[in-house]
Amino acid sequence: MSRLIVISNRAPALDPSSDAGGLVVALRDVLAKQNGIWIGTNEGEEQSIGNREIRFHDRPDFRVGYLDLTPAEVQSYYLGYSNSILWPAFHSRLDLMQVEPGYLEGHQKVLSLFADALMKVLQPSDTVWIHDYHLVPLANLLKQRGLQATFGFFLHIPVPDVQTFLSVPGSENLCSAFSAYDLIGLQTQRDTANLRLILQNVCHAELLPSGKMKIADRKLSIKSYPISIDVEEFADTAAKHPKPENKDGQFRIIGVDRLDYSKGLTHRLDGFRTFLDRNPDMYGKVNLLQIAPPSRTEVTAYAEIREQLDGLTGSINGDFGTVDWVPVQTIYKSFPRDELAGIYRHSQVGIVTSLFDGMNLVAKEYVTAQDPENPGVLLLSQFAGAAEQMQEALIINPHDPVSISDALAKAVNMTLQERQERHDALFTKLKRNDIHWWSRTYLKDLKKESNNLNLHYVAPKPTKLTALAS
Ligand code: GDG
Repeated sequence: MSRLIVISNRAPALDPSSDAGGLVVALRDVLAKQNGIWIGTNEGEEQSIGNREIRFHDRPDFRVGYLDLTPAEVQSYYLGYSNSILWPAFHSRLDLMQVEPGYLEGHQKVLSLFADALMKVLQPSDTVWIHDYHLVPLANLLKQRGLQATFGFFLHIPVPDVQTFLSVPGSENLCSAFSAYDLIGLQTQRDTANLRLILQNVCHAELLPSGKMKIADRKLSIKSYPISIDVEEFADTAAKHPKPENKDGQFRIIGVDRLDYSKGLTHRLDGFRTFLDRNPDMYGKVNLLQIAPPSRTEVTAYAEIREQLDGLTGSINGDFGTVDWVPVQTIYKSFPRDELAGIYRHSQVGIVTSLFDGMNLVAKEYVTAQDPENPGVLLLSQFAGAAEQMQEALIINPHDPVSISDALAKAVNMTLQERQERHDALFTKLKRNDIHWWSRTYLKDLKKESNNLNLHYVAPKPTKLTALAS
């Protein structure tokens, strides 16, 4: 049987009891069945980094491998090219893109190092599933080194439009690198359409009537596979936290997001302020609890977002708060996953205001955690990938504080029957397309692609673009 090799920027920890939801829960059973290995990078100590071979360890379910990187390599590959260039550009935030000389070369150097180390481990019969924006060029680098395996890719973040994509240093190579995969999985139809346009305009690919892309002499499939959570497990965890009576019409609005500018946290607070301005009857009765664990704090744009949030939280509390009412609580800490499930369940409204987001799992977690007898209401940004599947939420435009305010007013006044109907429709879909459906469906399709052999292919060198193809 072909081995399944998963490669992502970070590999899971050695101790399975620290698997907190997410990808690892989706993939550990499949990896266990397919003699699988999960390989990722790891920041090591400069002095103790040795011969650049992948260090392997056995978990009870699958093997993990770590490639140690020096702090300088992490700086250019991870904080630099990946998170100061690709992340903002793919989230359509060119204003936050920080291009430093050395980032692109540093990224290329780390990926070449990674490819060299992987060549000592991978076999032609392997199915290799590479994840996310940090690692797009990896399949092509492995093919250049002669590895003829099946290569799948899943992009967790959104795909921008062609012009924005072209602003990324190294964009033409990146486009070419996408074309080395057999199957590219994306979160949404929106992203599928955008990536097809990029391949057509930047790499001169042709869209075939079958929906496949033809590039040079090979075909590539691009399809959407909306990622999800382990719905059954999360619903059980949340149900262990009974919902208290909603005494005195108290409403808690919950937001849970990594502290990231793509999540629209400042827009959320602007919307909440407008809601308070327009609904004085809610004074003393409503509270916005924002959980925002910091991430990538070394990148300037991330430090700035915390300052902005502190300012807005302080001004709303200063303007509206009383001795016994604090309208907004912002907590920059990470909560244990089961506690989070309980907080969702105890909150009457869940709010997601992403300005651009691959999927947004918080939207799915909030709905899953609700008590079906007395469910809360989800406010969901139209720009989160989750909105493609979750139209029964209250869909909002995060750029318009009035849109947020109106939806909040609608949520706090919604009848039990309407809340139940919306929840029932959303939960039925979530149960059908959970995280196990996601990995099963993607891997089944990848297996089909592996039969259509695209082997021996190395992506062509990109030609310099003078203008976009029409
Ligand atoms: C990327 C894409 C895509 C947050 N605070 C705590 C905590 N979290 C957990 C949430 C949720 C996860 O982090 C965040 O997932 P998202 O999907 O919202 O966003 P990203 O981290 O940006 O993930 C995104 C995702 O990849 C998957 O493909 O959906 O679009 O950007 O699970 O619960 N978890 C715990 N404590 C916290 O305080 N335990």
